Amino acid sequence: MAILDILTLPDPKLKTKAQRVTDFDGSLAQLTEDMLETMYAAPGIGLAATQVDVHQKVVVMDVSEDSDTPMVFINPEIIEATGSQTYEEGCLSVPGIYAKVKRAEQLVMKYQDIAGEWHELSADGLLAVCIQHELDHLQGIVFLDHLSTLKRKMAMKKLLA
Ligand code: QAP
Ligand code: CO
Repeated sequence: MAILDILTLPDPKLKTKAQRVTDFDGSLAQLTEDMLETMYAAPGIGLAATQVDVHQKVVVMDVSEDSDTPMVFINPEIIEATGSQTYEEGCLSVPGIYAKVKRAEQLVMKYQDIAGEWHELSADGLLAVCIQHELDHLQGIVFLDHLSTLKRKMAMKKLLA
């Protein structure tokens, strides 16, 4: 187990698009364990591999109240999204900055587990927000990219102050 370094804005590496995972081996299991340890230590509720400078489609999260429900999603894809909700988001890569973001309310996601088996998951509420936030990272998108230019500039100014 190891705690990994988390990239923070304005690091341009956060804009990297992740590649599909093709090897379901021990190093993938090791990466997900290290990402979970890093997320819990922060503490945070979600972490994408992009944030630890690994550009593969891997995300971990735990939105449970007692932080006892780790989830690992490999090659995740949202296949259905409906409704809308607004949630005040933060990000381990944008420390100290919080802003409201509008996203889908319900979604269905397909993903592989660390053995390569495919699954489908229906989500709503905070879990749906977290999934959309983390899948954005895999495309090089951070939550500030969803804000107006003015709000994004104000957030960047505060971050760099
Ligand atoms: C993404 O965010 C998320 O600024 C995960 O100083 C956020 O774990 C999903 C954190 C909201 C759904 C709703 C942020 C920790 C953690 C900070 C996080 C900070 C310390 C953020
Ligand atoms: Co984030």
